[in-house]
Amino acid sequence: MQDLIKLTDEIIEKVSACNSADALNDVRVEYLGKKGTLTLIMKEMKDLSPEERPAFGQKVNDVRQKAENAIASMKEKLEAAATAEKLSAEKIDVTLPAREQKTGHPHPCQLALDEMERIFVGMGYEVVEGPEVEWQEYNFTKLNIPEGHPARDVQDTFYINDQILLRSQTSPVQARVMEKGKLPIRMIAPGRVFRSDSIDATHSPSFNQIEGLVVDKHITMTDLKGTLSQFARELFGENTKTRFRPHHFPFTEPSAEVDVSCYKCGGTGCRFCKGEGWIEILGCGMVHPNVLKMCGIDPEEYTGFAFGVGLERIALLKYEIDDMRLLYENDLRFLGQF
Ligand code: 2NM
Repeated sequence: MQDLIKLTDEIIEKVSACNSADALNDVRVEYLGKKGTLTLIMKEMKDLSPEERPAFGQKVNDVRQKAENAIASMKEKLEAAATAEKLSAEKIDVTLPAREQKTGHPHPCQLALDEMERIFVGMGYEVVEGPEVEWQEYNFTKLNIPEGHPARDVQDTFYINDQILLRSQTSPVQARVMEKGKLPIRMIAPGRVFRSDSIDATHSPSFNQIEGLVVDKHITMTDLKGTLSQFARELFGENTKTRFRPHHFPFTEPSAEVDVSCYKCGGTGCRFCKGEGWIEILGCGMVHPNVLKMCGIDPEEYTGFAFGVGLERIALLKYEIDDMRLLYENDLRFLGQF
């Protein structure tokens, strides 16, 4: 009987020393298993007298019960500890700051293009795009630039072969629209053009142009002047004055270059307009009858005006940038200012 009490203490002590499910199972097998200590003690009952057996059996069962209870509660404890450890190992720290999302914004050229498209669409113009790789026929011939004309020089133009080139202006888009024959026409053709220029503060071998074209019955130089003066006022402010200087382009006759009064000094002359009071912004003219003819339009019935604006030039003026290269370098410290 004394031994059974000692055994109980021994089991409980061993159980409480367990730090894993495996160790606990070993203890269970050692005492309660088929060949375990308590099982063997039970078997020894046959050596006792029948009178002693019930009390002894009762005691052994008591020990077994206590051992089972201790093991069960230890098992629960170990499982709870394992769960807690697993939870803490898999914990996600939701307090970590999120990775910063940088938001982009339009390039100054895109801002200038959006603004000009808004102005012309407001006047009823359509925006039309066309191919950057063109037939020399559309880039030159149909625009009244005959073979041998200096504008066709291989020094200035990127030829792919003798018939195909990178367009040097967006007017071939307009030649294509005129050829379709749907009149009247009110359109602008924005897009990338290519000229074999070296890079400096005002030149690039690839830049963007917006060319405009209106063709209808009774279109006159007055329509041209009114339209472009209104365009200048919307782009540079309502007090902007315009000045039309005679010029020459092969595809228009007469032709002109257009200056706007300096929006910095109002025309009195300053550093910005180099003391001139005027700033050149575009070229224009009445569409040459040869161009209309070559594009299938009767110049006796229809007349038109056209103009060409450099997008980068407008962006430089509008945002007071003094070097075109800044527009192409994609330096975020520069672009972030617009
Ligand atoms: C300019 C200046 C003057 C122009 C001419 C045409 C077309 F297709 F009608 F012939 N489109 N654009 C034109 C006229 C372009 O750029 C400085």
